[in-house]
Amino acid sequence: MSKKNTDISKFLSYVLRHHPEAIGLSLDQNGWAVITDLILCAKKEGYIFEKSIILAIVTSSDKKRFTISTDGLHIRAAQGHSMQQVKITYKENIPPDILYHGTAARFISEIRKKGLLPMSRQYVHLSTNEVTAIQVGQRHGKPMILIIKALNMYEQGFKFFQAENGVWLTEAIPYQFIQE
Ligand code: HQG
Repeated sequence: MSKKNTDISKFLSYVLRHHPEAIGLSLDQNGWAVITDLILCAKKEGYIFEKSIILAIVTSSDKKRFTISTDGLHIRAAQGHSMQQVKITYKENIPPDILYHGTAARFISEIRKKGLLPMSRQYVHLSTNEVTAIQVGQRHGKPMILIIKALNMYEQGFKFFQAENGVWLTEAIPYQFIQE
C-alpha cells in the first residue's frame, strides 16, 4: 500500500474505532458510518480522498480491517473498537484448541496478576498464528507471545467471537488459561 493510503488507513482506524467525534462523524450502534459523510467530515480536517480510495484501502488491507455494507453505502471497522456505544453483534464460534495473543514483555507481571483484560478496547484480541501475535506485540515494546488455552476456556463456559476479518475476541482471559 502507498504511504498516502497507509496514512488514510490509520486515520480510518482512528475515527471508525475510537474517535468519530474528532471529525464530527456519527456512527450507528453497529459501528457503521455513511461513506459520503465520512468523506465530507474528513475533508474539513484536511484529509482529502474519494470513495474509490476508500474502496481500494478496504480491498488491500492486509488484515481486512474495514467492511463495506452490502448496499455499498456504509463502512465500519471490523473490530478493535474502544467506544462503548458501538455494539457489534459478533458471531459466536467454537475456538481452536490454542489461540495466540501478542503482548509486550513489560506487561507480563500485571498479566500474571490480573489475566488479559481488554484495556481500552471492548475485547481481548487473539489470533490463530504466531506471526500476527508478534506483530501485534511489538507495537507495545519487546514482543512476547502468550498461548491461550482457548478450547479449554470455551468448555468452561467462556464465550468466543469472531469478527468479519477472522480476528478472535473474548472478554477477558484469567491467567490460568495462559501459557507463557
Ligand atoms: C495488554 C491491532 C497489563 C495487551 C491488532 C496489549 C489487534 C495488559 C495492551 C488489535 C493486561 C492493549 C488489538 C493487563 C492486556 N495488564 N497489560 N492485565 N491485559 N494487556 O492495542 O491486543 O493492526 O488495546 O496485551 O491486530 O495490542 O490496529 O490491544 O499489549 O487485533 O488493525 O494491553 O489491534 O489491529 O493494547 O491490539 P491494544 P492489542 P490493527
